[in-house]
Amino acid sequence: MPTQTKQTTPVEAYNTQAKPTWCPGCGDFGIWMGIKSALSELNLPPHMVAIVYGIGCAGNMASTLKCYGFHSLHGRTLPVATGIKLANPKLAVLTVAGDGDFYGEGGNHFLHAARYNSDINAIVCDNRLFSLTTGQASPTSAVGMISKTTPFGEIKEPLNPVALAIIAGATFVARVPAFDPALLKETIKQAINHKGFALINVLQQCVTFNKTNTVEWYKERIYNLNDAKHDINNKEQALAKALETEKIPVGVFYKVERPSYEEKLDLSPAASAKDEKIVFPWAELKKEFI
Ligand SMILES: Cc1ncc(C[n+]2csc(CCOP(=O)(O)OP(=O)(O)O)c2C)c(N)n1
Ligand code: SF4
Repeated sequence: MPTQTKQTTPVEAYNTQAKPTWCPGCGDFGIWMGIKSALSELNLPPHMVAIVYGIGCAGNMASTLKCYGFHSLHGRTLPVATGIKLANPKLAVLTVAGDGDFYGEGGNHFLHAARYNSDINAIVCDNRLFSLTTGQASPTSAVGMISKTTPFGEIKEPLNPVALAIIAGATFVARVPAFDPALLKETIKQAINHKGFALINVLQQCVTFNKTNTVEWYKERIYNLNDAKHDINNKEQALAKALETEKIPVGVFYKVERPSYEEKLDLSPAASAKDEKIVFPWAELKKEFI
C-alpha cells in the first residue's frame, strides 16, 4: 500500500480546469467520482497517484483528473503502468480503460499482469461496446447484440473478465455498477489497499450507443455478494459466482494474499545498493560476440 499522508485531501484536489465531455448520463461520470472519492478518503494526494489511461471515452478521463497521468495507447495501459510501479513503488498506480481497449487489444497484457500479480489497480469501464468510435461490438458484447459491426447480431461468445482474472492469477477481483457510487468508492479503496493485481470490472452504462445494457436492465439482474454469504477467500466459490449468468453478482468476488511482482523483485534501497556492486561483463561479451 502506498504511503498515506496525515493531512486530508479534499475531492476537489483531484479536479483539473477541464470539464468532462461525456454524454449526460454516461456511467463514466460515476467512475470518475468513485476514483476521486476513494483517493480522497485514502488521503492519497495527487502527487502520490499515477493513472494510465487507454484510448476511448473512458480514457478521456485523463484531462479531468489531477494526478500523474499518462494517456497511453489503445490496449497498452498495463505495460506503462507496470513500468511506473517498478520505477516508483510508492505511487498508487491505476489504469482506466474501456472493455474494447483492455480486453481486446490489451487482452494479452491483462492476462500477464494478473499472472505477475503486479501491484496495479485496473479499472475497466465496461459498456460492452467500442463507444468512442460510435458503437461497435466489443469482447464483452452479448451474443445477439446489434451494433455497427454486427448488424445481424453478435455471433461470438463474450469474454468473462471476472472469471478470466481469477484464473489468470489476479489477487483482487471485483465487479461494480457505475451507478452505485458508494460501492464503487469502497471497492476502489480496498483495491488500492491490496498489494497485488486488482481488477475492478465496472458495469458502465453507455446511454448513447448501448440501448440494451441500461441502468434499468442491470438493476433487474444484479445482487450484492455481501447478501449471499460469499467467501471472498475461496477461489472455487469465486469462480462459481463469476460463471453465473442468469443474475449478475456484484461486489468483491476474490481476494487472496500473494507476494506482488514488485515485492518478489525486491526493490528496496538495500537491494539496489547490492546491485551497484554487480559489474556487467561487457568486455567478456565483446570478446564472445563482437
Ligand atoms: C491501436 C489503436 N487501435 C484502434 C484505435 C481506434 N479506437 C479509438 S477509441 C476506440 C474504441 C474504444 O472503445 P473502448 O476501449 O471500449 O472504450 P469506450 O470508448 O467504450 O470507453 C478505438 C477502437 C486506436 N486509437 N488505436
Ligand atoms: S458515447 Fe457512451 S461511453 Fe461515450 S461518453 Fe457517450 S455515453 Fe459515455
